[in-house]
Amino acid sequence: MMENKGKILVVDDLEHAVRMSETFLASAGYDVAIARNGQEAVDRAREAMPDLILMDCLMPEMDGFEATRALKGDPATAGIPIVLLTSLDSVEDRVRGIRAGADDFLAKTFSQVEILVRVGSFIELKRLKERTRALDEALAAVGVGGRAEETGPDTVMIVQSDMAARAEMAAELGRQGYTVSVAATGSEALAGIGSAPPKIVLIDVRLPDMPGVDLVRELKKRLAFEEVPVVLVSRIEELDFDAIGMESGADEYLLKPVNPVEMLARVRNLLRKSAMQRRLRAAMDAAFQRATTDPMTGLYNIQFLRGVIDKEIAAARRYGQGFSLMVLDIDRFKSINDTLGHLAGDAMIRGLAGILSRLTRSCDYVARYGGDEFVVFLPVTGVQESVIVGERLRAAVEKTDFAAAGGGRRITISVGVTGYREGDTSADAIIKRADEGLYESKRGGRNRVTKA
Ligand code: GH3
Ligand code: MG
Repeated sequence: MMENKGKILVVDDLEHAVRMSETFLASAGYDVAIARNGQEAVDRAREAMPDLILMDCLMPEMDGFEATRALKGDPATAGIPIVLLTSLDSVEDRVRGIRAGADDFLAKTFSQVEILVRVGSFIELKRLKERTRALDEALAAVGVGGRAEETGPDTVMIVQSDMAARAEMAAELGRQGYTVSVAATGSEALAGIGSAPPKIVLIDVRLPDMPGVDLVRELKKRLAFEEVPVVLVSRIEELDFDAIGMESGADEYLLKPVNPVEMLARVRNLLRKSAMQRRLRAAMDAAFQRATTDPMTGLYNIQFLRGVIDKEIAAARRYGQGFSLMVLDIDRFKSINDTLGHLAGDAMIRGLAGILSRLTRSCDYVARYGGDEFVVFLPVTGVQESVIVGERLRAAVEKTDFAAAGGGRRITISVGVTGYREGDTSADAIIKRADEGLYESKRGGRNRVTKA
């Protein structure tokens, strides 16, 4: 069975049009519901809660505009995107549609590929919203709050060689409050982008120096453009649908001559989608951070490090490449807490975390084991070398005046070091061996490094 991609309500009074859309959308994996007029659309939408409504604007009784107004005026259905089917050249229909609250348009002569692009965009936006909300909720439940608000202006770049068309598009977008930059050629666009990419790019397929699709591909290769939507502007007969929706392709298209209402709808929807993508990414980063770090020091947590070590054990067994590990613990830390207080103690723990991070290599892993105890994992490092690293850490700590903890009070650490040995099968076994070295250091008078 085909995966259900989402539910679409098709609204049209013409039987053959309904049948065609139904067959086509169903074969593309969508669940299709049908309504024959505006009133039926409102009723069906309330009961079926589709992910998208595809509605003809011309219908007897309640037409598409009226139905759009009714749906957008009802809080229960206001969130469902509505794409209106309009005649190809009717600017008036689109203006009325936008006023009624429609989200986007399809010219009635649409091809199946066009419909897939437009429908796919909205369904993807809905999925993004759901995933973002789920992640936000999960994070809020564990106390990682606050969505990152969008910053900076909505900047649009227009790449168009026809000066009149370019000026018209720029003026329209400018009136809506967008910050607009323009380029007449592909190379001008690439040069003008610099380090700060715009939030969306509109590219004419016909550029004097390169095909528009080549510019799309060039932009999509750049990391900074990963989440920047690109719209191909083209005459219907020149539209290359193969250039849309692919990994290196454009995100949407806009037909020429450009209808300003349609352009604004497309720009607004794509900006919403990319903002949602950025939010989802931020939420995922926060989730990863939360799962892997110790909140007090910002070091890795021990659960994460165990996972890393277990993988390294597997690699060591297969490739024979060793590693080593040290466990270290602050000496007589209870007395620090007792004399300076817990807050000063916390500041020392954070200060020590900083020293450990600074004095190890970027490929080493420093984790807080808990309390005043830390683990440093050194990939591809023999135990002799790690003893030297441990000694360096010990000496650095001894010399440090922890200003953040009030100053004047020094601490020392005891260290246990061990290396991977054949037969080691778990992170815990290796940590335990290093712990024995640590215990020896404590017993031997503290402030020292012992190999185990
Ligand atoms: P030893 O030299 O044997 O390690 O002596 P110690 O006093 O450091 O003893 P131990 O390591 O067993 O105890 C660690 C102490 O660290 C216990 C607790 O009071 C303190 N501690 C643990 N976690 C924290 C923390 O997050 N903040 C502060 N301020 N103190 C902590
Ligand atoms: Mg201690």
